[in-house]
Amino acid sequence: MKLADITWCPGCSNFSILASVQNTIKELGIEKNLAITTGIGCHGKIFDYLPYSGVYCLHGRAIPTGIGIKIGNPNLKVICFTGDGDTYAEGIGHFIHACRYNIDMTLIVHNNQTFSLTTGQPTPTSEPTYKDKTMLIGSFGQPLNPIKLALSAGASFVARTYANDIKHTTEILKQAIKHKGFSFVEILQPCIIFHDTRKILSENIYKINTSKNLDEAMKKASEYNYNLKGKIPVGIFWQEEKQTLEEQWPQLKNLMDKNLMWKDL
Ligand SMILES: Cc1ncc(C[n+]2csc(CCOP(=O)(O)OP(=O)(O)O)c2C)c(N)n1
Repeated sequence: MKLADITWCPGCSNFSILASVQNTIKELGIEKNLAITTGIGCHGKIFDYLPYSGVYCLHGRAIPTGIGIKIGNPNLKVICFTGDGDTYAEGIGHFIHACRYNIDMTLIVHNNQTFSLTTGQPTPTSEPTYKDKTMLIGSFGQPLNPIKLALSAGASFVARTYANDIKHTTEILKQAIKHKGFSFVEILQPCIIFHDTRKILSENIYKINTSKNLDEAMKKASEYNYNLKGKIPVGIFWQEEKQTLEEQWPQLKNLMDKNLMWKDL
């Protein structure tokens, strides 16, 4: 299959994320049973560089579209690729409800702490000192902490990685996709044009073990508030087994038990 020419900037950390995703899908052997959705932004271009079926969605709508695909065929693996602007601004409501529903799919957020494709405006996770042409005196308010938000909204798998650590990102993505339930992986990524965080991220990330309870996970998540200061924990913050949306929905459970599609009923 002929894929589109890559138009990311030379040296963009999206290349590392693409490599991690390719490794993950190959190692898990899920190529034939996969659907993807993407948001709009630099991250969303990954849709054109992967040979899988899916939907290149409207900005902020990769999650509800992924949910629709999963309800249409619960036997598929579904992976949603989004940006921090895409999910934490425009799509924030969908993020919270996907965590609550515990639908069995994976959300990967490429978090470069800026709206890159539209030339570097601040997003909800930009640090307060972040300045651009639209925010000359710096971004307002404290950054959102999506890890804490996902934990409190009920996500059953919550992790963070660093884009340029391909080995670690691949390992975490494999575990996220294998997890039964909603898995959220935030990948911290430098944008070398508008928000070059390479030095800060690579010098300050450290790996954590999965917490034994939610309080401990929250405490770990609170260690870093996206101000680009201090140590930055990466790894799986939280993982638990609980009923998925599909298991609670009799018709979907029936399709999964019999490995059927709606049209086969
Ligand atoms: C509904 C809608 N709102 C806004 C836009 C404009 N827009 C296109 S890309 C983009 C920025 C995307 O930023 P992010 O999701 O962080 O992705 P990145 O480019 O950083 O990967 C925006 C605001 C749009 N296309 N559609």
